[in-house]
Amino acid sequence: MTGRYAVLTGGVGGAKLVDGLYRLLPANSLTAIVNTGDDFRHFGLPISPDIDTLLYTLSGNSNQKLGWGREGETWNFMEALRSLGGEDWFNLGDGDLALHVMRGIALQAGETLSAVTVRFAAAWELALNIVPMSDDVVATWVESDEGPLPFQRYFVERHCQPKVKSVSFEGAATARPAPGVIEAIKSADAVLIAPSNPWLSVDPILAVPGIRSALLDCAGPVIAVSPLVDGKAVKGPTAKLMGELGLAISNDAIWDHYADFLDGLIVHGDDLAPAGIAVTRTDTMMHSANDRERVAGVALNFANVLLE
Ligand code: FO1
Repeated sequence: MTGRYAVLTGGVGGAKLVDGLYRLLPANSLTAIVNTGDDFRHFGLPISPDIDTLLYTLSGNSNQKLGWGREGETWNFMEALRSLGGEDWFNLGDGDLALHVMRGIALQAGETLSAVTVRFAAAWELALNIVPMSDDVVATWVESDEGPLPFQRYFVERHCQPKVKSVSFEGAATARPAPGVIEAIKSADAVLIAPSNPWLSVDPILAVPGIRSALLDCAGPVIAVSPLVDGKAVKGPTAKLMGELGLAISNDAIWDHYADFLDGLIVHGDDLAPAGIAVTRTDTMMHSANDRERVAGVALNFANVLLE
């Protein structure tokens, strides 16, 4: 497989597809454009969960059990914090802290989030471009039956229990795409939308001015991997959220969500798919490295078919 590819991603499901693509493609031919709407400051430190999940996953350091953070993590910081009566709803492992501290120092010194991400990826010898959607601060907010909640309060502290009425992205209207984002989309032989939550993980990326229009203009096909499996979400709140937003929990709704720029949809197994569109089927569950490569391979082959 040769060429240049871009993938829009957020969360664990997204990182698994990026890992599969990274394993299959030649070095430096993949750009991962990452959601930063989940980013926030905690104890004064800048946390970028989706960037870090990707860094840990691709470098083989991800905590498989938790689905976030590092493997072999220790929690001395959290224990010390608890002993002092500190807030402990969001867990920062001792090793994970190193990233946040270093990122904090870099941002404080005037470095951009994209520049510090390049340095982290290089330190772990990752041969792909990991690019935040924007270097400007964009924050996802959930309007819920408990009032407005910043994303991590909704997701981690409240375990996605509040009912969501709408989702918004503070700062998105004036945010600029990070350097390389638009170029990566426009020059790609194909752009993939990972099986990330369309409303919480992909929409923040699409809310950055210029990114949606780049997807509409790009020469290659745009292909999404549906996050639904047997009409449910693999992990996380996608299905619950779709219901709360008044949507059918179906691949028709996933297609409709991306319809203006999407050329093809990959759905799981025999799951129902909208009629009259380009669909490919595979087992989209990515338990193992082989699964990740298989799903990535199906996506790349599908892109080739759509290019013909
Ligand atoms: N998710 C949790 O469910 N609980 C946590 O305590 C937690 C801590 C955490 C620390 C660093 C990091 O990069 C991610 C962390 N996550 C945690 C995951 C993260 O908040 C979400 O999975 C993503 O934002 C959704 O994609």
